[in-house]
Formats: sequence, structure tokens, C-alpha cells
Amino acid sequence: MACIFGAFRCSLQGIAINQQHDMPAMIETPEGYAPQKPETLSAYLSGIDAVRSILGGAPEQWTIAEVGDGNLNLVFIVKGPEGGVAVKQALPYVRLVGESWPLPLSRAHYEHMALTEQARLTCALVPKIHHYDERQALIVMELLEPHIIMRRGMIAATEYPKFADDISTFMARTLYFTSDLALTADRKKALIAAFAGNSALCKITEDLIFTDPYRVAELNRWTSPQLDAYAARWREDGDLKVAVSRLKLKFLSSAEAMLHGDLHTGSIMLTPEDTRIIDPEFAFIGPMGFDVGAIVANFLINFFAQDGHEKRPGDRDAYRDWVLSTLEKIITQFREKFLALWRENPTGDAYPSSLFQGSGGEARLELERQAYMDRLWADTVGFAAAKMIRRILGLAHNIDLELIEDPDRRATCEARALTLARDMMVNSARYPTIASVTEAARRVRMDMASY
Ligand code: SR1
Ligand code: MG
Repeated sequence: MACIFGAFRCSLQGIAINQQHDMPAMIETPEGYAPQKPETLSAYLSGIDAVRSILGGAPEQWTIAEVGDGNLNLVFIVKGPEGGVAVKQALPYVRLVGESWPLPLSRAHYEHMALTEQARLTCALVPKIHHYDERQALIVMELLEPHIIMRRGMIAATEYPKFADDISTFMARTLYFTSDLALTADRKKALIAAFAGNSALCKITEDLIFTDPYRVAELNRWTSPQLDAYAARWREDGDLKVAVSRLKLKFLSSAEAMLHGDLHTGSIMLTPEDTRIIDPEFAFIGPMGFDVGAIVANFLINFFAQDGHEKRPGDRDAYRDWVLSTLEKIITQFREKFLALWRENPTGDAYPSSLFQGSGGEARLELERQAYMDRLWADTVGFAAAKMIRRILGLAHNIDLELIEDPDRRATCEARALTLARDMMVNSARYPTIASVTEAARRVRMDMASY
């Protein structure tokens, strides 16, 4: 794997530190770097043969629109007479907050590296890359049409029959083949080294998911005054703080596999027939349950949010069933696929095959495989809970909940999600299976009439 850190070395020098999140007060950008605008992008793209031939025609015939609605980057859609491309460019700061929160451009490097690795492992489940420019922190990729962001599809109660199969394949293959179960120790250590520099993006997760929702933090927000008492309780809850700190320690120290790092339903574009996982700029080598937990959290949030979107009570009953039954399929299929990969590809230095040959060896190893998956599931439950809580009490929220206009209705959906999440985090042994989680979600929804 190529490592091209040269352009970013300057960003490590001469930085001051911002007190609130220990973040650098400024990021130096490589010479020549410039954030694109629709007016500048066609000249830039016309210099790239591969892109010119996809778009067709002359640059004057291309239409360019900036469409980024994410928290961090610029995103452009470019269309020509023959085709289109999507262009993603990192800004030297967090777009959601502004220049007061600097963020290294090197995240484009890690995104490109992760996309390349994910493409190798899952083929058609990620967008194709047409061009990568390290200095401009810019990736030109396949325009996914008529795909939409999954979160928007789920808010509109759209069913995706292929999704459970696709996302379980994506998670099983990317996590298994980058773990010590598949890699030799030297290759695994090289992978850890290749992603070790993505620390600024990890730090966002460490602060926004594992720390801020449990303390007074300037950027926290919630539906107020409805959830004021919840936010106050979260800051006083010792059991919850211990539980989230154990999860944070695991996130900081468990280098199990290459994670997508931000695998929520806003990082998935799809149609009922085709699924693509996008945006792996938070990729690093971390605990597998963090990725699986992101999917669990976002499905549960959407389940609770449906009450805020239905026109008449009961309108979304069938969709709620689809959300929870699909979540059950995802987790069941993920476990089956991961285990099958392990049985068929025992190529890593962990659990060497030579130790398990001979009488009873395979049976003993199979027992251990099941125990491994149970531990991974226990991590998943905790990480899912942390990801639900951060979307309700922290900085970055989900439109599943944010688009519910009536704050009382929204707060009721959010309070139910918080109640389940707290129990999942503090009493995770009560949730040994995905069925125990979906059953509890249904129970909390029925039992809690209001916030
Ligand atoms: C300041 S960035 C906030 C969030 O946006 C990304 O999608 C990640 O989830 C991050 O935590
Ligand atoms: Mg993103």
C-alpha cells in the first residue's frame, strides 16, 4: 500500500492547541491547495483525461452544483453530455462548525486508501474512483444515480430488499480480511501503521461519541426544554460514565480490523437493487463492534423516529416491522458470513491451524469461533448504544429525528431511544442476541407514552 504523507508533514509543525477539544488552532495547507468552487472546477476537471471522457462534450457544456450536506466536506455533482461524476474535496476545517474547528486535509488520503481496500474486498459495494489528487485532498468518483442517501429513504419508509445481504457482506469481508484472523502479523502491523495518522478524525469520535454527551460541552445540543432532565441525568450517571469509558478504552486500544469508522445510514447510498457504502474518511484500525454497532444504532433510531413521521397512528407499523426484521437479518447474516470466511480462510497468525489439527481440534476451534462472535456482539451492543446517545445529546444529530417538526413528538421518540440505549450500555448482558434488542425496542416504544 502506497503511503504519501509528504504533502501533510507541514500540518504537524507550528500548531497551537485549542483548549476545548485539544484541537490544533490552525491547519497549514499544502502549497497550491485551493477549495474548489463550481466556477473553478470545470477547468480543473478538463485537465484529467479519464474524467473528460466520462463527461463528454466541452467543459462549457458541463453543469456543476455543490451539493454537500454532510458535516465535513465539499461535494460537487458534475454532469456532461455523456455522463457524470461526483467530486469530494476536504476543507481544512469542519464544515458544520466553521474555520474555528480546523481539521487536517489528510482525511482524503485515508478515505482514498480505505475505499481502495474496500473495493478490493467487496468489489461493487463502494463507488468507483476515477481520480485522486492528494495535494487538493480531492477524489473524483462514480456518480451514483438514481441512488439516494439511505437515511432519507428510511424516513420516507422505503424498503430495501437487498440491503441486509449487501451490508452483511460488506461488514463481514472488510472486517474479516483486515483482521489477525486473515492477515499475518507483519501485514496487520503495516495496515495499522498505514492508518495510524488518521488521529484527528479518531479524536472527533473520541470526543463527540464517548465523552461530550456525558459532560457539559459547548457544542452539545438536544431538544430543549423537553429533554433537559435527560441531559442533566446523563452528566450525573456514574454507571453510564463507567460503561462509556470502557467503550472508549476499547475504541482507543483495540486494533482488531480496518473500520469504515462512520458506518451510519448517511454513509450509504442505494436503490432497492443496488447498495454502495461511501465516505470512509474516519477509517482506522479499531474494534469491529464499532462498525456493526453503527448500523444497529441507526436502524434503532429510525425505528423510534417513525412515530414522528407517520400521519396517523399505526401508518408506519409495517415499516417499523421491516426496520427491525431487516436489522435481525443483517446481524444474523453478518455472523454467518464472518464465520464462513474464518472457516474457509484461516490464513492469519491468530488461532494457527497447526494448533487445532487432530482429534477434537476442529470442534474446539469452532466453539472458540462462536465465543469470539459472542464477544463481538457484546461490543456491538455497547457501541450501538453510544452512537444512539450521541445523536440525541451531542453535536451531530440525525435527520431521522431532526426532521420531526413537533418538538414534543420528537422528544418522545428521542427519550425512548435514550432509555433503550442507556440499558444496552449499562446492562449489556441483558442483550445476548439481536432478537433481545429488537424485542426491547418494541417494548420501550409501547411502555413510554411520552418523554
Ligand atoms: C464534526 S463531525 C460530526 C460527525 O459527522 C460525521 O459524520 C461523524 O459521524 C462525526 O462524528
Ligand atoms: Mg461522512
